[in-house]
Amino acid sequence: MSFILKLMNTPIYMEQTMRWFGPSDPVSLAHIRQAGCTGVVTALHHIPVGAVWTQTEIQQRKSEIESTGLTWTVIESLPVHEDIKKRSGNYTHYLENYKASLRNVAACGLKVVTYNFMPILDWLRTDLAYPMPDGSRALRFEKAAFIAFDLFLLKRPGAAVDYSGEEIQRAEALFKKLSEAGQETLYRTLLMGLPGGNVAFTPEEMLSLFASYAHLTARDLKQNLFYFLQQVVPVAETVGLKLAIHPDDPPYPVLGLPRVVSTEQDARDLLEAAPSPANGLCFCTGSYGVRTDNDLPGMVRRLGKHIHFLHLRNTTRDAEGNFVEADHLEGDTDMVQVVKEIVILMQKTGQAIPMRPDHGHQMLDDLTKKTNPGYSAIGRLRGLAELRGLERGLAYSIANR
Ligand code: CS2
Ligand code: MN
Repeated sequence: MSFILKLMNTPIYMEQTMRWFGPSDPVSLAHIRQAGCTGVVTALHHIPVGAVWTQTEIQQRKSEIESTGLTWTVIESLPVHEDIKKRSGNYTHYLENYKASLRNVAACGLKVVTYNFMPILDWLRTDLAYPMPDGSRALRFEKAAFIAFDLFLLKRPGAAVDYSGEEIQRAEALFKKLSEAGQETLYRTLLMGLPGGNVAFTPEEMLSLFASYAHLTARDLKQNLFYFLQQVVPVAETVGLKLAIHPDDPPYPVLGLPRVVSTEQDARDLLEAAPSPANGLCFCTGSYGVRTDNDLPGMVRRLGKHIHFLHLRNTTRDAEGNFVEADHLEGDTDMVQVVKEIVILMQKTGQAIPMRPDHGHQMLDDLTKKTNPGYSAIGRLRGLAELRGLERGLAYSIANR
């Protein structure tokens, strides 16, 4: 076999990472390395949203990670200040700070910056320890519980028009059965998606935050995202960084707040708004996969060259709008087809895309430990190992066909 042919047959594998929440994470860097990862994905969680990440702080965290034999090339997340999302208040100041952070991050040798553009709340779940048939515990979104939160705990004015009569009845029935402790748990669970998992907000405080978005339509939010991209993408391109926007989770408007990164069309729109190799996606199969109208393998085929980071995770959804986080190779997303498209893509581009198993079940010894919801070690290790095996098998068969 010629040298060239041999080269062509050398598979390129995804760069395997796990998320690490920093020194306070109950999962250590050493354990992440033992899971087979070459790197971690992390952020400077102690820096307030909107403040500049200095080179000193970035370098310090990077050295700490590298001293354990791991790399840090992907940031998740460099959060976008609410003023930028609303394009009001001090947004020009926060935009300049964002650009400064990007320059600093690049100067320290990092490559990919993940962010999202969801107003106020990030991911939303109603249950952080839903018992699975095998005794492990999963994150779950139950529509009726979510509506009960909106109508009876948050008491958002005008919320009822967002739901059907049948949905409201189901929410009422569920709420009636909840003890006071159950109500408290539901409230705190829904607020976990606030940046930093800040669950101390009262319903009144939440409603006043929401009110600041009252005038903003989905169209406005999209325009603000495009403006943000037109400002920061040229900077990222100049310093050699790749931006990766995380989709909405769940992928539709919630609690009266618009969401604009939920579908393939949304992804196309934001890529077209600032065309550049620096403008790209964090392809989160768990988030996009909750919608039946998102064709995930097709999205990899069509948008592949814009995918800068992969979150691989699966969900099982039902007709009522509930979903539970499934094992990585189970659930409604055909993970075999998704990974196959990724393997083909990487062979074509010659570029390894960083990935992480996005969440895992709490299982085995982790069931008795205090863990970050979705981020216990063993469940993610299971997901990663299954995905790694799947990728190896697919890459081998594709290279040798
Ligand atoms: C993550 C998101 O834990 C998760 O669900 O996928 O929180 C993600 O880190 C952010 O949306 C990215 O900005
Ligand atoms: Mn994700």
